[in-house]
Amino acid sequence: MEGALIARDKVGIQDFVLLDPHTSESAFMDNLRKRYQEDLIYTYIGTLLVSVNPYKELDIYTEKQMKLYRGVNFFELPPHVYAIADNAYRVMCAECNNQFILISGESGAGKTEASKKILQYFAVTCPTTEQLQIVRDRLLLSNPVLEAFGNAKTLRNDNSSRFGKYMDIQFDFKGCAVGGHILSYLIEKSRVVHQNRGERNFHIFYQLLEGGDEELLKSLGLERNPRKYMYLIQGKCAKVSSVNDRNDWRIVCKAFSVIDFTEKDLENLYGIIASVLHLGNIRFEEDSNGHSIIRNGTQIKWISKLLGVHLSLLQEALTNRKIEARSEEVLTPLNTDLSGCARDAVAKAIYGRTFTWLVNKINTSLANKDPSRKTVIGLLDIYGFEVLSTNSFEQFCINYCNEKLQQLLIEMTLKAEQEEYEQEGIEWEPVPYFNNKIICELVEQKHKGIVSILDEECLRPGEATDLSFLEKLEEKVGDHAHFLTRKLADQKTRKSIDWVDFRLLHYAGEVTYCAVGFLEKNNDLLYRNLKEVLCNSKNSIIRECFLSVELDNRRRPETVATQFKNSLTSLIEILMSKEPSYVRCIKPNEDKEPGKFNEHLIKHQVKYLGLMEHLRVRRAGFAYRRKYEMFLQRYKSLCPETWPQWHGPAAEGVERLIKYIGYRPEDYKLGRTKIFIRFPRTLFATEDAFESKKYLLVSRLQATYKSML
Ligand code: AD9
Ligand code: MG
Repeated sequence: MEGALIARDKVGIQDFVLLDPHTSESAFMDNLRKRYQEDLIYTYIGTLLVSVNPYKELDIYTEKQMKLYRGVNFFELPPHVYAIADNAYRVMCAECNNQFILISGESGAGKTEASKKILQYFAVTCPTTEQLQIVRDRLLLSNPVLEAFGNAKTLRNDNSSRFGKYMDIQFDFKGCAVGGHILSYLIEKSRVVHQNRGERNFHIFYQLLEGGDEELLKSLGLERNPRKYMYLIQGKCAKVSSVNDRNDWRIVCKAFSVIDFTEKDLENLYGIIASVLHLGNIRFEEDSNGHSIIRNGTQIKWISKLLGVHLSLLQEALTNRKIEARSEEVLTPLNTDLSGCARDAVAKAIYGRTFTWLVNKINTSLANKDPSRKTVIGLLDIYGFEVLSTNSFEQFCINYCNEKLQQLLIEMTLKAEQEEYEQEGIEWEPVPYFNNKIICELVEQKHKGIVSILDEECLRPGEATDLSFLEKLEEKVGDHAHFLTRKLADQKTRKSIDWVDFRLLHYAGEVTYCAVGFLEKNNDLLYRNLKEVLCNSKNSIIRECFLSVELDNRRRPETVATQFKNSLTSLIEILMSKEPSYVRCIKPNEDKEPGKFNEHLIKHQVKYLGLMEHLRVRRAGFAYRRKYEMFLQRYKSLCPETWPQWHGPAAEGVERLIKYIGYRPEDYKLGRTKIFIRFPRTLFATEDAFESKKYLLVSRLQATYKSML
């Protein structure tokens, strides 16, 4: 508590709340720019952290820095992602409740880096025991494995997350990390078989080819040169200067050993990665009847060996489709195009399911064996909002997911906060904001939303096409303010838009989606005979991924979009039950360059992230609120009237307590059930007094409040 309550940086103001009360957007931008140019990438809006990607290594993530932030109140040090982590940790320990940290922002804004820094912070600063070291190592090393299999170079980001990740870190009552659990969301499987120009497949393929030793590659039938593989050459950029595949391979191998992968697991896993590459090189040609046959037997032999599947059955399954007519099974030959689709479907299916297997495997190794009471801090790092030159089903899902997170943020901050003031009888001038609920509903509403319309079309095999889906959209959601197609655009605005496209006006901007492939990707079907082959695999990972019960199950599986929608709904439920902290990441330029502050780009993000509205609510509102009972329970020792026991109503006890320690009237408001504290520093001063052995400091605390007058 000694010295300044609020640390000041050299430049700019470290909390936007402290800017001039009538802050304009341009003053906001000035502050952000000034700080960015001095490498001060973090700024608060109250307790929310705004982070601007520096695109260079900064000297602010050392162990020394971590220790500096340990146990120190928010505003006493310059803003940092460590302060957010530490605050969540301390509240969790003090109040025994669950926390989560939501990190959001568009692709390349720095979410994954922020989430890794938070995890490292916990690993370094939380108490641990010799026994628990392994948990700590596993938590840290789960990242490189998941990134190897789930991240890829895109045009937006050299290490773009192509899956969503929610990780719970579990703590025991002493505050030691005792376990963890990961939920993963919709990995972008289509990347396995196709990449846009300038993009790559998932890192693991290049890591294996670059880093694997000669013997390993030989045993997998692989050549070191990635350009030999069809699944790796479409983006025309096998090498990326910012990515060191060989080094990353070493880290991944180390991680495998710490996370308890057996020799056999690894042999199976490498066999799967190699099989995907071999699959990509299979070519088909037509026989005299126009039926597809495999051109060269080399690859399929390797696949049969590595996956432990029957060679001729695999061959048959890639060139024929098995149809069940009454009690008979009939084989229908495929043409070369359909064979190519079947091959790609197998590659996507085995990669996607292996990814899920990996997550489960990591979860087993992170599982907390001690059933005693525990609390968690959840970390959410999901693929950011993205707009590409061609946007497909994957971007539709990713951007829908970002809408949901934005909605959660609105619900939990702008909306909930303002409603709470009303409920608690606190005088309040409402702050208007854009609520994106309307866009979420456009996508997810039962029967009427885009996902339902897509699912309905998927139920009409043979009849429905991507274009009929588009027509249905026009018919059912054509008059929605956030939806547009060419036909509607011609009628309304004449904005240029292609026949196969539809356009959504997202909270973060307009995105044009190409409807081609929506039906197929949403169905995500694998021919039955291919499934049969995989169910009988001798590769135990594949066998675990393709269970034969799936063959017996005659019910139609849920579509991809519906599964995703449901998993997001349960994610939101998980998050709503926890206390939130927020990190909002901003991408400063499109060129991945340090020091470049693209005014236009950043202003757009400030706008759609709702930062100005957040600032207005924060400034006019209260940083902290606590139920009277909790507040009194924690701080009663600071006042002789409430210590050791207060027998009257909690609200009255709190009133006596804060009068005694000298809160000024403008620092707080008393609601129906809670005390509202305007500035965090008031609460921090109280907390410090409590921590530093109560009575002794009370007189100093009173003096501090006086000096603030
Ligand atoms: V995506 O939605 O997964 O495509 P993210 O996760 O938001 O995206 P990421 O964290 O991967 O972006 O950051 C992109 C790149 O910016 C990183 O690979 C780093 O090179 C760079 N970056 C981001 N944050 C920092 C940082 N705090 N310090 C240094 C950073 N570099
Ligand atoms: Mg990421």
